[in-house]
Amino acid sequence: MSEWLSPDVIASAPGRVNLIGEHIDYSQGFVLPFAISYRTTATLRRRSDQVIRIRSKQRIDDVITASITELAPGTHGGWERYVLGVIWALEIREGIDIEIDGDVPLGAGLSSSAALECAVAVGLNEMFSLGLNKKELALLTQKAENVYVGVPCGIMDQSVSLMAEAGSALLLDCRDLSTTLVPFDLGASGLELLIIDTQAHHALVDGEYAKRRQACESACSKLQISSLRDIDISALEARKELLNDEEFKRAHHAISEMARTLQAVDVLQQKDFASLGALITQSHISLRDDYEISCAELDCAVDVALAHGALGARMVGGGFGGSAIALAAQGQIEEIKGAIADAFRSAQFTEPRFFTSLPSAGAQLIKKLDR
Ligand code: GAF
Repeated sequence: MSEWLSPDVIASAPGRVNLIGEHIDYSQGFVLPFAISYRTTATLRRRSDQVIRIRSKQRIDDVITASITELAPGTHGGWERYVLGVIWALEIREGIDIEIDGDVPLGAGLSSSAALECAVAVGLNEMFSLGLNKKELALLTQKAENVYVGVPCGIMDQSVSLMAEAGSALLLDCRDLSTTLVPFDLGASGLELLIIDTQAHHALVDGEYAKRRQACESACSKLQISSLRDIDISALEARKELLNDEEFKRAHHAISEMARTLQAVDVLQQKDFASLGALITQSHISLRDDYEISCAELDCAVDVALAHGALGARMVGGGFGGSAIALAAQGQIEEIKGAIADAFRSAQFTEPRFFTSLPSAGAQLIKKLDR
């Protein structure tokens, strides 16, 4: 096993928090995520045969072995499918040893899977001199997750993990993957973004996510538009009778969230954090009432944060658990954490975990050795 210690390439990629623009990446909307400081590292080494060996630094004796010739979508397995899916999507034909390390909280809705996919993709791109740019890598890692793993995610998580830059949120236009960096320096204004992991189950793979996508697609087909990006709220209201109640509510969330995201960019550029907070809270209400993907733990975290002085709070990510965020004055954060922990205890919810992060750098090549 000592050969694991002489890598060809080391690459890392971060998890993400989405400031606003939730569940609209697959409707060709605008999203405003940033990379968090928690990262996944992939250490890669070429082999001279067709064997793939994968292990994580946390369980070093648990080596998963596969053959490069047998990679196929839909294969059962655990977390290694995210690695194998990227090898498959990048059409690698040679054996590789891959060791994974990292500190992105698992199951918290902070995109540990995109961090894993993107770290491996950046490493493979370098090791095999594939010459793929970040946009191509985002599309290929999304393909790995959609087709190989079978999770129908949009393009946001992989894009931000690859394209983010420290100190900024990333405005991503999910129609063409063009990006604009929006400076996001909360500390200079005495603010902090608290991440509350509710530790409630994240049900992205359980079908509810796919149902939301399908409702948006059927709304588009009845409205005869190619995506919900092509219509505004007043046009939706005017054509309400074409949709069933579910389609109308889902479309209402998506269209209003696209508008909120662009407003958030404006107020952020003006450092108007009170308005940013209000938009963040409106996003939560829309996700809770129109998109119906919140849950008791997320609503509790949001309500308690707002009751204890947060400027805004909302659930983030796929929904049905995972994390919420609260934008608050630095001096208010400890009180908010304590109040949420108390409320969770009273409601007999699992104890929440708290994180915070500055906007951090996207995927990076850490080391490439020439042999
Ligand atoms: C998950 C998906 F992977 C993203 O593509 C996005 O749709 C998000 O849920 C909701 O905004 O993280």
